[in-house]
Amino acid sequence: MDSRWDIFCKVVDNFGDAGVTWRLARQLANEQGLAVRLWIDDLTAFARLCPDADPLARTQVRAGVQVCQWPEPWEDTPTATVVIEAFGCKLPGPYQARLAATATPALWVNLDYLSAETWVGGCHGLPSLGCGSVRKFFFFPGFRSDTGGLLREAGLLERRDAFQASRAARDAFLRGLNVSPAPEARLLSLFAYENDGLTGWLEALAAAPRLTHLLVPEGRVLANLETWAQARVGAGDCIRRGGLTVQVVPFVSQEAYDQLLWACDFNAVRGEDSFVRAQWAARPMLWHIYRQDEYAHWEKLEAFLELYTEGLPGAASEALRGLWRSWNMDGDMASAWAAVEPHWDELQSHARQWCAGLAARPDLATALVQFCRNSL
Ligand code: TRH
Repeated sequence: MDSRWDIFCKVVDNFGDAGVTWRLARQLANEQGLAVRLWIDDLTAFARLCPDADPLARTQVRAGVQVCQWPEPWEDTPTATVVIEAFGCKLPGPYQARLAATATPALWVNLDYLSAETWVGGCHGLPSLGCGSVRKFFFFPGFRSDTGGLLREAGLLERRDAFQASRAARDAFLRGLNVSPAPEARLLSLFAYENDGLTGWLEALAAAPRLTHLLVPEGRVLANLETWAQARVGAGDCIRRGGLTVQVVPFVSQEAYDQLLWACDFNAVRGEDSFVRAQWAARPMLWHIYRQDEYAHWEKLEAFLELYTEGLPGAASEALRGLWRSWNMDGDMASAWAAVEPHWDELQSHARQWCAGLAARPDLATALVQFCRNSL
């Protein structure tokens, strides 16, 4: 198979669009030996994830990937053999026309959103009609064996295991962020959109019998943190109430964010990429799903909970479902968190089992390359 791949990414909001495509691009280049160009329309978002990137460069090579500013209007360039359109971002018209005109067969793959819903398996790998001579397919990430799987770099879980087994590695990482929790405190992280439920959750944590140290990377949820703290907050600030310490930390690189998740005992995460990384951290988590019109996100949330809580004893499962529903539906986070507390150990071991089950499946980049080889 010709090894030239183009990935197209439009940043709709926040960091997930850039986060997913940047992670995929690196894997295709470094693990699959492919020549990858990543076209992104917003390099500022990209540079937050990859701090050594130049947000103003038209093109730059980072981690073996040629990262290009998606020019507007489009500038003519040779097409690739495999073209990935991430999250329906729409390829530039002239690029599509050139793709249709090439003599060598090319594949156009629509990399879709992640969902645990059962319909996904029926749509994964389906061809899309009406694209002229170019063959176009839908490729769905997912948790079930009839989907394209999840992004997982080679050696990721071994690196996680080594990190989690070493108190020194964890402490050194945290020191780098100026974080030194009390030895008996549990460590939590919080990455979310604005969420009014935060106040109730923080109050429950402050009143809990165990000490808690909560790390909050800079981002949109700081608005709610400020309401609770009744003060402006920024990276480096610490707020203490009862048994709770909340510490704002800088937004870090993708690699460092993985370590942050590995270091914590519980992670509240966001969109698509951090949600998956929290699962690879093998620690219990809380997902702040992207809200969609007509509550379409609700079915997505329930589908994941259904799958995730399989095998989790009834009371723990109910408590976890209650917490996720409250976080995503403006419920009472204080009582939802209180209901989860007695199941802490069960939830810890369940997260490890869940992660091991997912890890037994092929990773998305490997599955995608195999799919394209079979289709070309
Ligand atoms: O950015 P997100 O909130 O979600 C996005 C958007 O909703 C987008 O429109 C949607 O299409 C996309 O999801 C799939 O959350 P997500 O997906 O978790 O992406 C965040 C990225 O930021 C992820 O790659 C992890 C990274 N990150 C860091 O690198 N450092 C950090 O400190 C933090 C908090 C996150």
